[in-house]
Amino acid sequence: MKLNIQNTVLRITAGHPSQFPNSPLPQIALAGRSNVGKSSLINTLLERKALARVSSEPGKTITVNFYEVDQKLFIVDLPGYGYAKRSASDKKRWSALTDGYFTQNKNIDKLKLVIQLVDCKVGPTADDVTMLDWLRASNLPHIVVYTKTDKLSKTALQKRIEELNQLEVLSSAIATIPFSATTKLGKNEVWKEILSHSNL
Ligand SMILES: Nc1nc2c(ncn2[C@@H]2O[C@H](COP(=O)(O)OP(=O)(O)OP(=O)(O)O)[C@@H](O)[C@H]2O)c(=O)[nH]1
Ligand SMILES: [Mg+2]
Repeated sequence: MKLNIQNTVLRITAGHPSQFPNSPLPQIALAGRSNVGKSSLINTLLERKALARVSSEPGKTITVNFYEVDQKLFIVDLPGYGYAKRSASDKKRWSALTDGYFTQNKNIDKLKLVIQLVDCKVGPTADDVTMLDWLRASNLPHIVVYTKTDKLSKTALQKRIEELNQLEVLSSAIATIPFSATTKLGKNEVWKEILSHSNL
């Protein structure tokens, strides 16, 4: 099925699990630490400059954003973790909301794929590993996207990807996809995974 990606709206900005949509549409969720490039990935996939707000101040907004694509699919932007300057009460809100998405979500069966973003230069942080271990233990289908690949030269990148792919916590994902919002590397591969897992 062909998706008209121009027909995308930010349908719901949920600050509380009670606001998650009660809808039959498949959901694809993006997880990753603050600043890893989740919003930039969404803008790249949907060919929009500023549909998802790219933060100059990371971790500011703590909401789960549901982008409805052509009335057929939700791309779900989860709030980033690991933002050091976040206050204790904001951390609590973050956990309640993100845990809520996975554990108190009546429509969890609509979640078809988690896209876990890992910065290709930084590599997996302790929080990334926790998340990936949890995804695996929960049997949630997930792929790993290595972000900001444009920051490395071609040869350095190739070496880095080989290194990352040696790590079991990453290579055990359904796929690992090098990506850049700047060069659009990996855009088509990410779409392919989204569409096949959503049965679209
Ligand atoms: N060079 C480069 N910079 C990128 C890329 N993707 C994102 N960035 C930059 O990284 C910063 C964070 O990007 P965001 O897309 O806002 O990251 P996020 O994961 O949505 O962050 P939070 O919403 O705070 O969780 C911004 O300054 C982006 O311009 C990329 O592919 N290449
Ligand atoms: Mg963001």
